[in-house]
Amino acid sequence: MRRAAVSAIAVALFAAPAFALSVSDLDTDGDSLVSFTEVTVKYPSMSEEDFAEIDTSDDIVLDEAELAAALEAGMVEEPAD
Ligand SMILES: [Ca+2]
Ligand SMILES: [Ca+2]
Repeated sequence: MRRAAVSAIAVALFAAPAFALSVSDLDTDGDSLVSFTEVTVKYPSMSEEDFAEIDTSDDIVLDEAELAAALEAGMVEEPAD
């Protein structure tokens, strides 16, 4: 039963398998948010304007929802590695 419950949670967490980019892929300082500097580690071509467009909450960092929306909108690609 316990294993089934964990599996159900895993399915819920990864319900959008087409978009495999999460904050933890980009977050290098462990604050669970992605700054412009952190984004440019994997996306060196991203401009501050692009970042601002993705950052819909205007808090100068990207959260999981903003990253997912950006991927869905095709504004960022999944990391090549
Ligand atoms: Ca961070
Ligand atoms: Ca934000």
